[in-house]
Amino acid sequence: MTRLTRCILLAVCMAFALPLHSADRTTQIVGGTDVTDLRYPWMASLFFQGEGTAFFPGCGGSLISDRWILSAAHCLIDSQTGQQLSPENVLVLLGSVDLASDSRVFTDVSRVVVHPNYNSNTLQNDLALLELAESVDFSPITLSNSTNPVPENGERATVAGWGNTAEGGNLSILLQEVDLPIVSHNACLPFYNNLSPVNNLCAGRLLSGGQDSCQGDSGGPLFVPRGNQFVQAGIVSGGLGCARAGIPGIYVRLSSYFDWISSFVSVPQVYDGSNDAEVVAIEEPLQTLSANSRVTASVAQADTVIYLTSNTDRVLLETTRGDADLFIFNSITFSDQSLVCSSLSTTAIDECLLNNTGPHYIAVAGFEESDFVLSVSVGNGNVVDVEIETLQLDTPVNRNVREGTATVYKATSGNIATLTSISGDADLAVFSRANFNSDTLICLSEELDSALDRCTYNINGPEVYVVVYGFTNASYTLAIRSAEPVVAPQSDTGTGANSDNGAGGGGGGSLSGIIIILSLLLHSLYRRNKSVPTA
Ligand code: 4AZ
Repeated sequence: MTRLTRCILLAVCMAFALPLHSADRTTQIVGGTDVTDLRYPWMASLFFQGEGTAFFPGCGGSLISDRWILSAAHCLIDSQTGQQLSPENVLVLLGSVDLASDSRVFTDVSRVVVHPNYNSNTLQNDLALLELAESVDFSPITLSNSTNPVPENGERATVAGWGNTAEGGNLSILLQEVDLPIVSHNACLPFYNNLSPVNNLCAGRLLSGGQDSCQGDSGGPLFVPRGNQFVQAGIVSGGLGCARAGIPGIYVRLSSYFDWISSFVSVPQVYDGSNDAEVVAIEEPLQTLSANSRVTASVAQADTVIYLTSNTDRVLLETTRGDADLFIFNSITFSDQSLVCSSLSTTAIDECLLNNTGPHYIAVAGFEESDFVLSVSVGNGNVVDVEIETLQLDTPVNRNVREGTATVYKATSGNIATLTSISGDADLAVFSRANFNSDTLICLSEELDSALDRCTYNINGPEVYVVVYGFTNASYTLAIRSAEPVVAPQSDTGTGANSDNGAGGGGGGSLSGIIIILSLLLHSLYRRNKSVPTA
């Protein structure tokens, strides 16, 4: 497969790996949106008989064959008597998103099967099957078994229901849906004693809260897209309140119950594992990159790492091994609509310029297994921290600089800057102002063959800015002189390659202060086709 094909595929995969239905929503489950059409034809509402003859909506369910509904056990147990409800006390509404619609058609239930190991104290095995009195025409949802289980931790799943739209609030007349991250067992365990990693799964917004299933959604499906179908991953079971920040909801992990379900139902649609590779799994909390910061990480081939950043002007991805590509979305529902920039360069540098508005989701996609340095900046490469060391005439400094980073110095005298790379390869640039662009660039030196970079300049203003850029991790000596000196490469200055004297160098440790992102310089370097030196 050509690189281009792969990249396009990757982009398309990313675009369609998550729910495909972000259009036509009115914002209002908790924090969900209206479902106004029959896109979820298997979605069922269970109505229960009240005191008299009237029936009231109370739980959700899903159609899994032409004759069977899957729901939660606790929906089918009378909370006062602890007895299982009889089929006559339950009606199933299918084919309507509007509980109050005049055209509602209810189907009778002929049999209720509650999981024999349902435990109302621990909420374990909280599932039940309802056999319909007659077969129905709606398409059933696909189920997964333990061979091809869904979901993956961190992937977005959708939950739909007519439950309360706030904790302690009211049911919704119109079907609601919300996308929630699947939360790992360990992240969920602190909230729930009896959680089983095999039989439960958790979903919710760990950081923000605000979106969740709630009372009345129980029994309804949590589902994930696989190719052009949805696969049911869970059943709404319970949780501590609704949409509280940091507290996920609990679901029955359906793939563990396929055999039990199959002992009653001949399940017509079983997920075969296809399109699994398209899943974009995003563990929450997402790693957030603050302005003018960078992260060094790795990504596997065909895998994607996601970061969140806000109010960023520029995102720079430098691939130090392999080949990674950059995609930026303005919403976590990745789609063509939310893609604001992609950079699929085959060189080490991918870059996106943004407009400094709102949150952006940065996806680093591994075309090959790759190591990368991802930097986000505001201010288009301006100095962001003015604590800049001033170089004294004829007083060399010995420092380290990390690959892909830059260190800025100020010089108020002299007219020649010399940079000697003792180990690795550092490059030198001089700017007239602390605003790094082609107008302010006075000199750029990027010697490959010799360890010596030299810039001669005239100080026009009160100072110049001398920038040392780490083409690789490097140790260097930087000196400012005022006349043409004879400088031999200084291979033995006493500053070992690993010495990190901490005085402002970028030697693998703190980058505080004077490290900035000089993408302009980077670009210049790479435009000149400098080959990557081997270590
Ligand atoms: C309930 O009582 C319930 N926030 C359902 C879901 C959740 C909490 C409670 C999850 O049916």
